Amino acid sequence: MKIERVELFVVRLPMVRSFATSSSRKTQQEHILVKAYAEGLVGWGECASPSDPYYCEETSGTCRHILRDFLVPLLKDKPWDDVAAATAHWAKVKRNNFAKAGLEMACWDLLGQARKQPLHALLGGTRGEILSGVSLGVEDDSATLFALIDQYLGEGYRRIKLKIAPGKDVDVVRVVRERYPDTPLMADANSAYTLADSVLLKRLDDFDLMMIEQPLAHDDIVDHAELQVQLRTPICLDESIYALDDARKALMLGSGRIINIKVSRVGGLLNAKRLHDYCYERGVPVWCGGMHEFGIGRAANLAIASLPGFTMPGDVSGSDKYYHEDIVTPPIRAANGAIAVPQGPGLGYNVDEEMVRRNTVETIAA
Ligand code: OSB
Ligand code: MG
Repeated sequence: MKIERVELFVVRLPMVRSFATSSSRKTQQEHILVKAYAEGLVGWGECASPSDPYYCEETSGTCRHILRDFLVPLLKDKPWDDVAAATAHWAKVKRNNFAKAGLEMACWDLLGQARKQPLHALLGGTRGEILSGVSLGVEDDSATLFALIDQYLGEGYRRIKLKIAPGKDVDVVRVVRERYPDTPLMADANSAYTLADSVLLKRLDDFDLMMIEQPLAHDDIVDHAELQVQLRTPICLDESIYALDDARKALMLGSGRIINIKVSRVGGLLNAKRLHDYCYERGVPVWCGGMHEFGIGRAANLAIASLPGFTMPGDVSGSDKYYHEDIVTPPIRAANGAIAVPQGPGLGYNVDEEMVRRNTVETIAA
């Protein structure tokens, strides 16, 4: 396989509901779609980076730069037979994982089409549907939060993740737990605390949470190990895990007991699979995180989450939780807290190019 040409579409979609974390508030998402042409086929990928550097250091602006000026030139016109060989062409590019994940996804889509196989089959998926939860942003008042939880539990979602932030933590979790005594519940701090907050974080042990996600710094695994010793609740790492080696070291140190695998944060599906395999062999539970993906990135999430180690419901919800209209057909929907894994070749959805163009703010030939 050889990619001859790539087009990048900077696409903005307004969100159904604004989403706040401990570090940002979003009313729309701006993602870069990668359209790769190879040997008569067209493959699609998505860079689901935030538009600001508040979750990680990458933004849609850095993805645009790294894709256009480095990754695409390194890959274009070079031969590859599998995705490991494709990614080897850009191996010298350090980090920039969201940018890499977008181009890598297009390679998987091309490969699936060439081999007439769905992505989940190429990856070794074993589930026909994935377990689906929802991630809820920080809200101003508990009535709003309760209404959202009622809605999503009513739709059948299997677990609720609450974003917490300093001043919106123990009390928020307490009122939710009181109102929903039996609901699988977890909290995500997006690295808003330090070890100096361990007394406060220990109070979360009272609420039977499945886990606390990334309480401490985005680049830390040492303080997390110290905190995990003090907590009964398992720590799940998100921001701290960029590569398989981060997970190896974190598990060795005891920095957490669960890993959130995000395709984009780890630089693509191949690394996501490697992380999954490593954890699966060691009995470490993983679940699939999200970055408010449009349909292309969401399709990739469905494929990876079909692997056997994804035993916990993740953040991959139906696209109607995020967007009024998505860029793929048929629309991705959850039913009874599960989403069917698509069976068509490659990503398994049709990209609605009319819809893409209508929401594109910039097109770049690379
Ligand atoms: O920390 O998991 C996170 C969204 C944007 C950035 C970071 C995170 C999130 C979510 C929502 O929690 C995930 C989703 O529903 O796609
Ligand atoms: Mg998180």
